[in-house]
Amino acid sequence: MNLKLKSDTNNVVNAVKHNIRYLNGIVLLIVCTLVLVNARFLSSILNYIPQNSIIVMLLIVLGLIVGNLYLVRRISGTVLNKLEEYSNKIDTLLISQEKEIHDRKSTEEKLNKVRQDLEKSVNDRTSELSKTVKNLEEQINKRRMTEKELEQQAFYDQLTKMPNRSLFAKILKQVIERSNNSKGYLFAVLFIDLDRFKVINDSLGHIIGDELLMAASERMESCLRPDDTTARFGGDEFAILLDNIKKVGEATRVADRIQKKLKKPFELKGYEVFISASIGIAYSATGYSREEDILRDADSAMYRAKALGRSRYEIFDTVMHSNAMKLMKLEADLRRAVKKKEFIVHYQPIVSLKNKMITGAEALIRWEHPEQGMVPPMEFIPLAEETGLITPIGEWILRKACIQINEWNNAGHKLMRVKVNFSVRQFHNQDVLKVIKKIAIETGVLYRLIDVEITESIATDNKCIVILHELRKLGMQISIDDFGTGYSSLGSLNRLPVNTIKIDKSFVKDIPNDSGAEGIVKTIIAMAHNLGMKVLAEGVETEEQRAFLEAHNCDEIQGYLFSPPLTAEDFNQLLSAKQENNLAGFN
Ligand SMILES: Nc1nc2c(ncn2[C@@H]2O[C@H](COP(=O)(O)OP(=O)(O)OP(=O)(O)O)[C@@H](O)[C@H]2O)c(=O)[nH]1
Ligand SMILES: [Mg+2]
Repeated sequence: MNLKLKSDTNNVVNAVKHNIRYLNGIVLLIVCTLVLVNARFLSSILNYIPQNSIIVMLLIVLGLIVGNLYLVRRISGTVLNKLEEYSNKIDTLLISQEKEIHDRKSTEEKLNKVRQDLEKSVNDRTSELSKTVKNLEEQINKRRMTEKELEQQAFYDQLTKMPNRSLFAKILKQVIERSNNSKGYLFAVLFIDLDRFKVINDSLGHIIGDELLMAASERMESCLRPDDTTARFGGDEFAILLDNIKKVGEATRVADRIQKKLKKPFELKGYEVFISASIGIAYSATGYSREEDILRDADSAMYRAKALGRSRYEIFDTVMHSNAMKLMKLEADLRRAVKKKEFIVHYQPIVSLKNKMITGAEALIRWEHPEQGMVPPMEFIPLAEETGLITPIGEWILRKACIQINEWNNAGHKLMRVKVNFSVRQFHNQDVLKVIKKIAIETGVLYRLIDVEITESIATDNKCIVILHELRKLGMQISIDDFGTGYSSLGSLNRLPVNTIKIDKSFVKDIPNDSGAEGIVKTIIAMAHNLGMKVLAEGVETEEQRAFLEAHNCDEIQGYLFSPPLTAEDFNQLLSAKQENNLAGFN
């Protein structure tokens, strides 16, 4: 473009130069022509003009021609100069334009490069960003899954995938709020515990136990409407929320259906397994404002169903509530009693039927309640076992009994054995062997004067059996209490290192009127003697009973016929009075 402009400019200059030369020629030609044209005219007038004047005129014409040529030259020179000047200017302009264009081009190239670099880095960044975004998405997904898992763990039971206690309580709370806001809104909570589930675990193992729990939960759910909530609270405990029911009877119908469904045999890994459930029902009609209250009441009702023989349902009522309150107070009182040692030990004499001598005593605990007076053991020992308080209580009695044995022996009443009751709980709750040894060492009692009394249920408990053998090795006596009321087999009895069997008073009480009871007593005596054990009959209240037992070689008796349980002081007096005569006071 610039080159074209430059060549165009040169062309114009050349054309102008060329045209000026033509113009010079033309002007000259015109002047000559004018001279020639006018020559005749001149010659005509020359005749009238003197010769000298012609020469002057010729000179004037020549001068005009030269002047004209000179003028033309001057003008064309000036024009040409101007033109060249302009051409040079244009050249300079063109050069600067070319430079500018060149600069612009290189700037453009640079810009292009920068743009390309920028594009590349943008692309790189974009791909990096998309990678980061992908990573972030993966992390978010992972976190969501973890959150879901955590929620699953926090609110659902891992085995049955049902809601757990926390989620159930949340739902229950909402339902309580709803029912409080709308009149006539009814709901019910069913608290379900499978009966004797431990036997399934113990006999078929935990894996089948787990399968049974899953299968049982499915059967329960199949008895419900889609809106009802079932939860597993743990172990073999379940809860059902029947929301917005029309009538109170709906809950009992559901409980009935569940019990029927559960009673049908389960086929698990080739075993036919039978199960039943105890159900407690609590209705919103009682008026609850807290979820834990209705759950507590449904639980109480379930316990009542268990106590009344299992495989049934019970509806919570106010009597149950007041019983529960009493139990709660009793537990608080019992804890205080343990702290303040509000107990005393009574001793009931044991008499030999062979020589009529008092051979020992059974230590029996009494609770001196500050408001209620003396509380018999039947009223608090089961609670003490349930709450674990039996452990400190049992330890306390043993220590008391050991101190008492020493006192009697030091007073000259030689070899007084004292029976101290131990529960299975005690054997499991603490290192009972260590505790007994410690107390024996601290009190200095002879091991053979301690008679550890246990119930038949221990016969099936391997841990207890091992401990009993250790106690026997130390020289202690072992007695089985309430014999005949439990369900231990003779085989398991043979595994126990037992010295004495105590015949339960329920058999003794029916002597002599019940031949069945007499037969059982005679059999127990014969069996025990065959196994090398002594027999003690408790609850002996009449002379006939004593005579019967003596006639059938029973070794010892204990009961009101001879003496009720006595305080240590009264026992001392009895010992002094009776032992002086060397007789227990009967024939
Ligand atoms: N298989 C299995 N057993 C469990 C699980 N959790 C708790 N258990 C057992 O379930 C049993 C529940 O016992 P309980 O309900 O107290 O007693 P039970 O033998 O059913 O007797 P009752 O309820 O008094 O009729 C215990 O033996 C626990 O060891 C579990 O996840 N799987
Ligand atoms: Mg159970």
